[in-house]
Amino acid sequence: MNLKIVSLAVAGAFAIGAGSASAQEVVKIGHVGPLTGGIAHLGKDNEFGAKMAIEALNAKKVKIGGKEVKFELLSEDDAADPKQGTAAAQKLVDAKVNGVIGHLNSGTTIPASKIYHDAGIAQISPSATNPKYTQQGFKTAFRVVANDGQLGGTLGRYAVKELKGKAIAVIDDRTAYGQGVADEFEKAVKAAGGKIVGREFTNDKATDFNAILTKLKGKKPDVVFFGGMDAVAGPMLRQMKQLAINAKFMGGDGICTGELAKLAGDAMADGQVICAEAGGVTKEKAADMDKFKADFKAKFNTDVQIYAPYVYDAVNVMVAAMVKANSADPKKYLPELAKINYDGVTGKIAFDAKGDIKNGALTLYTYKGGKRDQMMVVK
Ligand code: ABU
Repeated sequence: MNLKIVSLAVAGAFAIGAGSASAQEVVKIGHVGPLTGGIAHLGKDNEFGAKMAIEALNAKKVKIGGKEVKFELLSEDDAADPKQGTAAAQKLVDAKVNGVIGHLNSGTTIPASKIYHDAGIAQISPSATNPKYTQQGFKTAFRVVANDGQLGGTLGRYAVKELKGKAIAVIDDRTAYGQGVADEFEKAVKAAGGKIVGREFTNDKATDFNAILTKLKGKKPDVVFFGGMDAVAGPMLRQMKQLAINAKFMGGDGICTGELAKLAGDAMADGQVICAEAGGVTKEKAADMDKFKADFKAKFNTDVQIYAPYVYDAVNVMVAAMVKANSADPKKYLPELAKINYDGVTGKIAFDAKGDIKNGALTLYTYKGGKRDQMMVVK
């Protein structure tokens, strides 16, 4: 372990313009997500996406600055906790990474982004959707997915116009993501002429929702929206069934995972859940995505949960900018990253002036027979 740290430190020094010729071969990519805790399955999904990209890049023998480089992944666990998120960010800065893919959660990505910004290190989040992340004026911050304005807005309109919801209840987990997407959903419901009959909150580690669900049951909701993650949504669906709340259940990308069906068990009826992934794979990209998913399964013996392909693309986008700049020094490749035009497995990736993906799409899903079932891609 010590040997590895020493060699990485030398490599990092060279990557920004010093060191020996042999050290030049290493480019360090940081990755951060929750690898422990209730949503560790999503953190692993992201980490596997990064590993797949790094292995493919190393197999291609990419050249930067006229030399073949070796990419190394430095993966950190933030447990979806803002404090652990900033500690992980500082650790990666101290290790002199050349760029960071992460974090997974908005609640960790936003505070960590100041640390990367102050260190001049490029950061691409593959999954954090709170708009604030790219509204801070940091030229180091990018995201390859749509944001909560798009997620909550689309789902709110869908609840009123397509589901014809008449009594809509909203719950959130008080995280930067959960509260933000729920606020956007509520705004869109009201703008579409819908009625919010109740708003409750829980937290991202809660397992007992009886008090808030009983309160909402009295309002006879036909749609319940949850702003939060699948680890909380699954038990919430179980308790809705126990309380005989027969409502559609909606949520953003945090619940829109392969794991949700398992977490909800037999409490989830076919077509009951409607959620949105903050990216949209169009027909012409379907074959590439199918291949990615098959390769992922063969390699890791597990299915993609949600954002692994976006992580894969984020790593490749960062490296494409390094190749264009002919340098792994963030100061040199950041201008190339800002104007990148990359054709990835998830679609075209280019960034607007804030660092958000241009023309971000969403994919609406429901669940049938315990599996995610794609309904439509919305631009
Ligand atoms: N976008 C859903 C999960 C990650 C987050 O934004 O917190």
